[in-house]
Amino acid sequence: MARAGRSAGTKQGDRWETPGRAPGDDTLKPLVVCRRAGGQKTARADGYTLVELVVALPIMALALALFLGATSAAKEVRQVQRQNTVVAEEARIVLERMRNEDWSELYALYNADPADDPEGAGTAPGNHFSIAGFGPPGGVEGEPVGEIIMPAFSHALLGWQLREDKKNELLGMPRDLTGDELVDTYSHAGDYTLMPIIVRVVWQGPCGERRLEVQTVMTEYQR
Ligand SMILES: [Ca+2]
Ligand SMILES: [Ca+2]
Repeated sequence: MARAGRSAGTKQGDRWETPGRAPGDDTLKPLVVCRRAGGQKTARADGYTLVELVVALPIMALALALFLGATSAAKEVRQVQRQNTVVAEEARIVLERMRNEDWSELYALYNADPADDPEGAGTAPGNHFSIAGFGPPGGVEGEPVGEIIMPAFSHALLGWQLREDKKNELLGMPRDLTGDELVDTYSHAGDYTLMPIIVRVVWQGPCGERRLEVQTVMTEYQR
């Protein structure tokens, strides 16, 4: 019995054939299901038109670029945040180490002059330090990125001096470093009671130079 809507054909196995086709004829062509009444194919039947592709491809490329850009930016933000955390912790450790030093040796241990190191020339930590996994801008990983800054002044004849009178706005200088309420022109490497300190870290971040500074003032009696 012929089914409704298919009265013009008969079922052969799992195929439908048109009337008049000889039984057993295997030359059956695939049915075209998306033809208009006039026999013309619709655009959707064979995919996208050229106009649709011209419009869609740039939009898809833009969406992909935005997605990749957002992913890359999020990765950089995470890396910057991680580096900031590491650097801040390293700066805190350096300051903590300085607080635990003998007060009378603090300046000699962390200044730029190796000649006055308490245990012999070149034995002190000095005024630079490295952080594992970090490098300076334009440098390589492992090179020093940290600097300890104190009111030190290099005199042409007298060498490094700890001076009250030299201007340094970041350190709040000039100022009295000995507690006598006087600012003089002598070196106070041996009798300071107050020490302004800046720990500065400058490193190569994922998207350029990064910088962190910690400022503090240590005193002989408040450490
Ligand atoms: Ca030194
Ligand atoms: Ca003084």
